Amino acid sequence: MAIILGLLTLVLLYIVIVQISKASDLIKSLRSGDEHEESFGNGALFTSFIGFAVLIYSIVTCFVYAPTMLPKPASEQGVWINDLMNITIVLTGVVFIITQVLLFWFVYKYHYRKGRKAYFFADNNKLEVAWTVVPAIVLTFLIGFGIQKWFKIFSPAPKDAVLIEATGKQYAWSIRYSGADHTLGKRDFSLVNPDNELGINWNDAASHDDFMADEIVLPVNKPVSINVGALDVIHNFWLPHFRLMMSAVPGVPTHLWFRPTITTEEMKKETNNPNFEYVVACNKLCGSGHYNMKKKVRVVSQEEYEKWFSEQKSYYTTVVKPAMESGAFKMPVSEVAENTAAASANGFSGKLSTGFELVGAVNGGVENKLVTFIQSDKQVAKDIWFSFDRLLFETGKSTLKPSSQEQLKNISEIMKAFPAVEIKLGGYTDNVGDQKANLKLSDSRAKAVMAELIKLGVAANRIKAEGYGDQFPVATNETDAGRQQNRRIDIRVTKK
Ligand SMILES: [Cu+2]
Repeated sequence: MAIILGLLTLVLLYIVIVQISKASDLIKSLRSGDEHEESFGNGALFTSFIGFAVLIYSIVTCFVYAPTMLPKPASEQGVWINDLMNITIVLTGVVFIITQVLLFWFVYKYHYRKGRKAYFFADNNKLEVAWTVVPAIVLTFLIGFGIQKWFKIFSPAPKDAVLIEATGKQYAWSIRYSGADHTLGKRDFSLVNPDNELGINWNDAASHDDFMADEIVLPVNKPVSINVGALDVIHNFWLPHFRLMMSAVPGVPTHLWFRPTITTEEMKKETNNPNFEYVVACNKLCGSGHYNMKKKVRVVSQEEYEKWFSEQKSYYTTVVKPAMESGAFKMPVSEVAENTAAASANGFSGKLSTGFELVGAVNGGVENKLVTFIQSDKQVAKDIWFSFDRLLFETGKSTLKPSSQEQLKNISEIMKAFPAVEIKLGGYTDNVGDQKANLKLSDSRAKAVMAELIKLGVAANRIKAEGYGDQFPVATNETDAGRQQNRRIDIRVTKK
């Protein structure tokens, strides 16, 4: 059939080319003033022939390629959407066929004949009203029908819906099921790290029975509620067989729910294809690996679903908890949002061996760097310095602002937890102003920090302090941000 259609295309193309050359001949003869009534008749006949041929060709291809289209919709919502599409296509299709037939028939019927004069009318109000009102009524009907379904589709999901979370990233979907408690564990973007890509708050008990699934398994005739999201770029959660899709936008949670009505097994029979599988795919060109974002969806009977569900292992008990116990993965000590205790993976819990919990220390902060260095087998070296990140001095003075106390207390506690450690503090300024004054200021600031640490209980013989003025900048002095980085107190371990 495809070959016949291909040949038909070539024939039509040939006719079009012939017609165009004929038309240009006609124009030439018109210009020369000759009157060839017969050639007008032939031209009109050919034009309408092409019009009808294209129309028939379009209709035939619709039927020929129909089997390559999607099988019947496999969800309740899909049936509505399919019906809407069909009604729209039938209505517009009928209008299309009628206008197409008239257009090309009239080309022939009213072609130029000698002595026949065209009828002229400026306007016709009745006609104007008719072709405004009739399409308006039809469109209102179509839109009304569509809106009614739209509200149904975007209504809240039924309470007993299977709750799933689908998160897109380049280039895969993470599928999380809510587990037996029917609640998905909370997520927080501040918890995202390589060990916890979704930023799940494992301190939230609701997360403990959540499980990650390789394929989406759904019970037939039960509502399914899907929370959609993305980690990097815009993706699209597309279920072609269910006629549904939902954008997956980073930072904007979206949602859809539906009720699958045909199991995979039934669809295999329906399509006569023993290998048939439902899929979820990404419907946004999200990058070079876009084609990879495909996952199997399996619709099964309620019993099969329950069996599968009972076999799934909680991600928390099988992966997270053992990792926490072995120390490979750590969660914040208290509630994340409060940000009281130090949060981090990489083994930095913020809790010292003395039982002291570092306050406000973050992963990558000076406390984290210092503890990591002390615990590592790295040798002390003259060039390994860590910058305080929460010390503030009054402008131009060596007086510490009260907000610096939190970090100073943390450092003093670290010194107590590691009694063998000795440190040196270095004071630095930017290159603005007098060099001598800068040197003096940096020196008095380093000594102020030392005095503070001694006050907090660290033995004086374990700390040294020295000012270096504008030497050893860590950033450019050309910008405000750079100068700000250069005005700092650094800490170096001299013995451990
Ligand atoms: Cu994608």
